[in-house]
Amino acid sequence: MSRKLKSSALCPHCWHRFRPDEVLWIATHPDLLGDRLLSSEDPVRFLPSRFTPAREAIDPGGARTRRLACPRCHLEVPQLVLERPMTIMSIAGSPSSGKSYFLASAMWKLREDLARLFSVAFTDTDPAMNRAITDNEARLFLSEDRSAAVHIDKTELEGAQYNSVQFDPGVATLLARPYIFTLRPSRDHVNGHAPDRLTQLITLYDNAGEHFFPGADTARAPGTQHLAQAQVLTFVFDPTQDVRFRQRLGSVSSDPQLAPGAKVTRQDQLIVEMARRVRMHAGLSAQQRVPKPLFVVLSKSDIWGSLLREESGEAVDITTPPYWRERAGLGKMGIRRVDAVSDRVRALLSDLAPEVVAAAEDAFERVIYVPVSAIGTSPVLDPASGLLKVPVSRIAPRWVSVPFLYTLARWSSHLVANDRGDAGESIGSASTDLDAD
Ligand SMILES: Nc1nc2c(ncn2[C@@H]2O[C@H](COP(=O)(O)OP(=O)(O)O)[C@@H](O)[C@H]2O)c(=O)[nH]1
Ligand SMILES: [Mg+2]
Ligand SMILES: [Zn+2]
Repeated sequence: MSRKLKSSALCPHCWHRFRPDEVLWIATHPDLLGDRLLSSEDPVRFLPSRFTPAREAIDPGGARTRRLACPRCHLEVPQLVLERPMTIMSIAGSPSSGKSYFLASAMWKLREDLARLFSVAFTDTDPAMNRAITDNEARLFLSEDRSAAVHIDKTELEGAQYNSVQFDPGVATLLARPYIFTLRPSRDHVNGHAPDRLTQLITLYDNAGEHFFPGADTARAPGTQHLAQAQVLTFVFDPTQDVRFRQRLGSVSSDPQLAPGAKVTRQDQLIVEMARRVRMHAGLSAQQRVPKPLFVVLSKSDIWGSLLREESGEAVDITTPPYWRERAGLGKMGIRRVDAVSDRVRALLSDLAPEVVAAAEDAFERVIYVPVSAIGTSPVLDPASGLLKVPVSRIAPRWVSVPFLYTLARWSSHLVANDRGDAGESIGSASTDLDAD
């Protein structure tokens, strides 16, 4: 069966838009090493003139290949990127706000809950590309030793999270690594008769927080340009880095991150900076609101969640998932409950850190506040290494998958239903790829 290609595709590495017939192929013949934009160990990229009947390309050494690369940056692009719509979600936040833990925990929960409750398979589009996240997932959730304590390494500013490309000879440009996931209805999904038509991709970027300090986005390290390409933005706000939250939390939690002397950050300035970059890269004026949704994800809710109150004064339930299996093959996302909780989080933030609400709502057309906890428990200081480690037996994520399921239920296809009864609106974005096919 021949597969339908999109009229154009977006490179998830450098955001160049290209036609599928422009795509380069990656040689496999062992003599063809040393690509001109990449390293001496990387196989040559080439435009093929010969194919096998099975649609493999034949490289200049006569070997067959299926691997594809972007015509501009030469980095590998999964075949599905040429075929299916792709939603980009960018994640920003200060250093140590909990981005890497959140991403690992969210991807793990999405694999579990999309399969179990929504009859949707959530898989790595290219397992090798996603290894940094899957390794972190394995640390948190697949540890055989239940008495172990684990931790996730700090995201390096330059290094494993970035690919280096020499657009000009001798000048290395660092591009943030994309993590690409495939969503596909399983056979028992209510729309499972058309799995190819409903298959779509989600691309995520995890950045070192330092990239979000004003001035850090230089031309040679365009670490955060994906912000402009993203349909959905996420800012991770860490209450334990805010002075006013810390004053309220001293008597509530004994988490080591609340110990005196910990670093505090002006997180509202990071939101302002994020909005400035989105506007700049997208060509919007400084007065224009960014026409995309922003999730303000408040991390580490295990520490501060008890500060959240309903108007009646009761505690807010931020533990039970706001989604469920309605019947066989149909899961539902409780948009209404998430919106109600968002209102309560907004009220707390307006009380303790009003400038964060002001910065977010001044810059973005629609802001949704989501309380999450990647691990559901406090890490413990390991005296031997000086690191904060998490006892694996106590790991219990809360609401980590919510921003992703909300996005799918609210703005995406017929994969994830919601409790408002609408089929999904389009995201008001200039660069949307959702309808590109
Ligand atoms: N109490 C608590 N601590 C967390 C949680 N998630 C992450 N942390 C801690 O926050 C610190 C920074 O997390 P990390 O994901 O590396 O931050 P990043 O720099 O934004 O990627 C780590 O020491 C974690 O132990 C959580 O859900 N609850
Ligand atoms: Mg990190
Ligand atoms: Zn590219």
